Amino acid sequence: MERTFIMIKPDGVQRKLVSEIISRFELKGFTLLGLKLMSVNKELAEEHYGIHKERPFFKDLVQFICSSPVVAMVWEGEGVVASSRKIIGATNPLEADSGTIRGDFGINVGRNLIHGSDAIETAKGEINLWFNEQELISWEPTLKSWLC
Ligand code: 3AN
Repeated sequence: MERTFIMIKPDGVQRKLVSEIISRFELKGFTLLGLKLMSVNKELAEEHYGIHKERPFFKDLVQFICSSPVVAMVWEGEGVVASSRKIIGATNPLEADSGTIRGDFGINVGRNLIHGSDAIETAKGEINLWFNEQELISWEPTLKSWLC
């Protein structure tokens, strides 16, 4: 079953949006496999955002991610990678549709509340980077329905 890595960034935690954000994934029907509130060190932030290391905002981005706790999560479900990107909305919150997390709560591209893996392969790498095997619980919703 497909999995994705989702991180509520420091601004999402500071603004008390954790439960609001989690509920959007739960209500969609996805299954939570792992979750932790954590402080991020520079090494992890630089590795996670390594693809952006030549961009002008890289240093600020790394500093920001390390500035205050984040909530790291793994979600599972059919099409969860692409669906999560829809739930999250466009990178620039001013361009994100209403009804998406960034569209509803964000204004600034550098403070866009949440990260979600952009492809299935990326998700595998990010899950390995942020979680140990023991931190993820594979479970079947016992209430079987087409939603779960
Ligand atoms: P997304 O998070 O939507 O996949 P990416 O991968 O292009 O977007 O960018 C990663 C992160 O880098 C964004 N979430 C945002 O925090 C930051 N970022 C992207 N573009 C800019 C920018 N022009 N100025 C400042 N920060 C940016």
